[in-house]
Amino acid sequence: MTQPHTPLLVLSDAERTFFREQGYLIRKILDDVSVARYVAAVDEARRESGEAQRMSNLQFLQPGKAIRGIQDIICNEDILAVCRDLLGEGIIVDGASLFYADAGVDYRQGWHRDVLQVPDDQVDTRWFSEDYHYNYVQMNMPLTADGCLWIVPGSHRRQLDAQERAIFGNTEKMAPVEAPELSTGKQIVLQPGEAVFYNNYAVHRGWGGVLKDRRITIHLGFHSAQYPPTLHFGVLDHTEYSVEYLSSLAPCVREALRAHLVERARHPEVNVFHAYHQQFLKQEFKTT
Ligand SMILES: O=C(O)CCC(=O)C(=O)O
Repeated sequence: MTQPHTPLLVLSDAERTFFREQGYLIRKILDDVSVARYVAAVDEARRESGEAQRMSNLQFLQPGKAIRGIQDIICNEDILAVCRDLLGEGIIVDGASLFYADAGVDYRQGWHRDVLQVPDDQVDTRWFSEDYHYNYVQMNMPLTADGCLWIVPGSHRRQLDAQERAIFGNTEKMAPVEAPELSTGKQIVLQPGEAVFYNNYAVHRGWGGVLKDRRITIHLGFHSAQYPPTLHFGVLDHTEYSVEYLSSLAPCVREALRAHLVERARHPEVNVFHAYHQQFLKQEFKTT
């Protein structure tokens, strides 16, 4: 008989408070051996790809783009335990991309909140307040040292301040890439195997300038089935998960995608945002 799941807290109260207030949290997840295994899988998958001039965002759970050797990262128990502590029970994987660029690629995004997939007239500024129940967590876990993610700590639970408003103009979504610097922006520098869990309604950006080293970073998103979705949920293209594709996957990956399908069926209202999100990804990244 299956044992009922007993939730075990892996984060201290102080860590959960830090995440709630600052909007991010850094934890070591993978040891060196696991990092090396995933780097080898990426190298194997990219052998034929050649050099790209842009940061790639490879959606590695989709059939046409699958990178089989890294897919089981979505079953990593330490990642799932952190997500449970931050969001609640019933953790459902959503976004799953590999950020990849060789040294020399110039990578700069404007400061933004991840509401780019929501039409302007549906963005509710109450989402950016202490009272909003945020039900999504994004995670970047580099396999090479990575300083590309910048965040404005605490900005997820307040409206844009004067400095931010000056560069965002009349939108809540994104400032122009050439806008002046934000003095409150904090660079998140991670070593291989460390992960940052962050609230993607916080003002943040990807910004490496001309990369000195290659970037290989696993980027995941998670939602809890215990609560209604934040409108970022719906990044994975669930329509591509045929029975044939699912049966070709490792059992833990298959189960995670089945759970995703069940949750998407409960929340068809998020499907419209999937298409907008894909448009954003194509604008900001190379997606093949
Ligand atoms: O490159 C990064 O780490 C940040 C990416 C990002 O801001 C986003 O996907 O919304």
